[in-house]
This record gives sequence, structure tokens and C-alpha cells, in this order.
Amino acid sequence: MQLELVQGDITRQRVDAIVNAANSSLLGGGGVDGAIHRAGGKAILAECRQLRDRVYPDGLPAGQAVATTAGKLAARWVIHTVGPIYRRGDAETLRSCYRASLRVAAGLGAMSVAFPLISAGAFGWPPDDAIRQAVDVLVAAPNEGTARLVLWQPETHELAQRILSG
Ligand code: AR6
Repeated sequence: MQLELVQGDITRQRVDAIVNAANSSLLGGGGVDGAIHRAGGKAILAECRQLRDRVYPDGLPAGQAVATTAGKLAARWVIHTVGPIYRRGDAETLRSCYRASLRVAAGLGAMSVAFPLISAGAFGWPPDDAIRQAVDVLVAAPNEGTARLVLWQPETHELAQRILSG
């Protein structure tokens, strides 16, 4: 699919779906998760609680993805995925987050999907490798439409531009 790199706040993106770097509880947290719940309002948390009650009593496993409303955000959906806590050799779980999110997006008919740099904050994944894994999977994805990788820190955005231009 088409890949765009953008520096900024993922909650401000005008896309069909925004991906959240959540944790297994699905009940919120800091970083991009906190920002999405703050900007989207209570409707997102309400759906997350229902998902916990009905589908994921033990939480959403790392590498999987599930959608809720986007509440007050411009997007139609938030796709929650749980990245792995950094551990050398666990890139497959990180890559699975991008793939699983895109499968959910395709099922919803979302043509534009914004991603944060999953696992590269509180979960400690080195940004350069996190970018490489994300770019690799997104560029090769069979989805129609556009994936937008949204980098919060300007230096991470610059790093991503350098990595993408080879
Ligand atoms: N827009 C785009 N990117 C952002 C934003 C934003 N508003 N805010 C932070 N980032 P993190 P993780 C970047 O920690 O590593 C939460 O507490 C940030 O600079 O949000 O997957 C969850 O509940 C970094 O590059 O997610 C989990 O417990 C990237 O988003 C845990 O943190 C990811 O950082 C998940 O950790």
C-alpha cells in the first residue's frame, strides 16, 4: 500500500482509522493511548470495557488488533493493538501488530489508516528498528489505500525519512 510519513499528533489526523498502541487491558494508559482516549472521549473506553467483558476477559494479546468507535475524533474507528515490550528477537510480534491492524482496517473498509510507532515509547523498542519493522510491513501490505506513519518527535520523523529513502 501507499506509505506516508508525517510528523505530528495522531489524534489530529483526518483518516478513516487511527491505530492505538494500547496495552492488553484495553483500559487506557499513557503515551499515544492516553492521548487517543483523552481526545476521543468516553465512548472509546466504554466499547473497550465491553470488549473486555465479552471477548477478551484476559486482555488483548500482544500482536492482535480490535476496533472500536473513534468517539469525538475525526476518524471513524480506533484500531487497538498491543505491541510487545522490547526484547531482541520478538520483531515478529511487532510486525504482527501492523498486519493485524491492517486486516481489521480492510474488514471495516478503511482506506486510510494512521499508525503510531508501536512499542517505541514506554515499551522500549529502539526507534530505528521500530521504524524498519513498520515500513517493511506497511509497504508490502496488500491493502488498498494509504498507511500514514505518524511520528511524534521531530527527530524520529527525520530518522524515518532517512530510513525510507534508503
Ligand atoms: N501521536 C503520535 N505519536 C505519539 C503520540 C501522539 N499523540 N504520543 C506519543 N507518541 P507509547 P508503546 C509516540 O509509549 O511504546 C501506554 O501507556 C511516542 O513518542 O505511546 O507501544 C499504553 O497503555 C512513541 O514513539 O506506546 C501501554 O501501556 C510511540 O508513540 C504502553 O504505553 C509509542 O509510544 C505502550 O507502549
